Amino acid sequence: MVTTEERLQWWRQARFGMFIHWGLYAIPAGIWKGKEYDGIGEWIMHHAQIPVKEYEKLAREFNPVNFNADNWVRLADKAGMKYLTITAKHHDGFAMYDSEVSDYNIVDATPFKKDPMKELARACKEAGIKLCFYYSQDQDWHHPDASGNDWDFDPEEKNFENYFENKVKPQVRELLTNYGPIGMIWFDTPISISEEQSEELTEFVHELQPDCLVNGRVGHDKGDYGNMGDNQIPENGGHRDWETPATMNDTWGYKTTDENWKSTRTLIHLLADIVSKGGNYLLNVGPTAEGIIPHPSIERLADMGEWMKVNGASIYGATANPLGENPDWGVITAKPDRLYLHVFDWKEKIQLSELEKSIKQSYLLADNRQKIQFKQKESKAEFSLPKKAPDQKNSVIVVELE
Ligand code: FHN
Repeated sequence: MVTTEERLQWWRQARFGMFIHWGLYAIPAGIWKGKEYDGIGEWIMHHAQIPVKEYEKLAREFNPVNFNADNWVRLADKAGMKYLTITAKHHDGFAMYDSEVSDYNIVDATPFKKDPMKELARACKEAGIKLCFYYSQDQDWHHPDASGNDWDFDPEEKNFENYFENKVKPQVRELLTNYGPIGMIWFDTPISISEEQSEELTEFVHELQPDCLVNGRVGHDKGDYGNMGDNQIPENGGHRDWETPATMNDTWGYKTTDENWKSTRTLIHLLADIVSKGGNYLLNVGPTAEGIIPHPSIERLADMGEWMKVNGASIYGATANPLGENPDWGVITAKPDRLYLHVFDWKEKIQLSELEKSIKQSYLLADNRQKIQFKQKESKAEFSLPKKAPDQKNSVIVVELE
C-alpha cells in the first residue's frame, strides 16, 4: 500500500507547478453577446446564465489549431515548473479529452477532433514533468443532477448520486486509465458532495493509481494535502502540506480584457514566500481558444525560469523557515544544513536573531565566490551585504550552518 507520505515525495521536491485553465470559455473570453462580464473568465456560462443548449454551440467553433503540447510543456519546464495541472473538465462540464462517457467532449463535439491530453501526456513524459488533471467533481453546469446550474435545472429535482456514479467516477476512471501515470487529480469546489463520496472518490483514485495524489478540494478533508483559497497565502506555515493555486492576472480562463498582470518580481516573491511557509505554488496560465498561451504569461515564465536556473536550490525540496522569526527584509527557506535568505527589501545590514546553530559560511547563491561577511553572537547574527542588490528581482543569500 502506498502511503500519503510516499505519494507526496515528488510534490514536496517540486514546489512549483503550472496550472492550465483551458476550455470552451476561451471563445467568449469574458464577453457574451457584446456585454463584458466581470469576474473570472471560465465562469461566463454561470455569470451570463447561458442556457446549456446555447453554450453547447461553442463546441462547434472550438478549433485550437495552434495548440502545441511541446511548446506548453517546454514553457513549464523552462520556468522551472515540475508539474502541470490542466482542466480535463471544468464546471462547464465539457471534457477536454476523448471521453466515452459523454460525447460533450473535444474529440466528438468540435472541429478539432483531437485529444490534447494525449499529446500533453506524451510531451510531459518526455520532459520529465508530472501530468495532473483538474476535474470538477461537484459543479457541472451541463449535467442536470450536478451542482451549479439552477437556471436550466430545478435544484429540487437534482439527484447528485446519479451524476456522481454515472459521470464523475467513469470519467475519472478514463483519466486514470488512458493517459499513463498521472501525478494528481485536482478536484474543486466541494458543495454537494457528501463526506462518504469524498472518501470514496479519494479511494477510487488511489485504487486506480496508487501513486496519484488527490488534492484537498475533493472535500471533507479527505485529500492527500490541503489547498489554500485562490491566491491565498497563510500568515505562517502550518504543519500540513499545502498548495496555493494562483493567477498571474485576475482570471483563470482566458479573458481578452484582463491585463492586470503581476510583475515577474512579484511572482518570484510569491513563490519564495509560499515555500518559506512550507507550501507549493501552482501558477496559472489561460490559453486562448486557438491554443496560444498569452504573451505576458510567456514572458513572465521565461524570466522566472532564468531566476530559477540560478536560485532553484532555494526552492526545490526546500522547507519552511525553521526560525521563530519573520524578518522584515524578506523570507527564509531552508534545507537541513542551511538557510536561504531571500532579501526582497535590500539593505546593507540584515539580522537574524533566533539561530540555534553556528554559521559556517555565507555567500550569494548566484555566485558562491561572493562571500557575505557576518558576525554571530549566540543566536544573533548580522550580515553585511553588498551596497546594491545583485539581482533586482530577488537575491538569495546562503547561510551554511554547522
Ligand atoms: O470555481 C473555480 C475557479 O473557476 C478556478 O478553477 C479556481 C482555481 O483554484 N477554483 C474554483 C474557485 O476556487
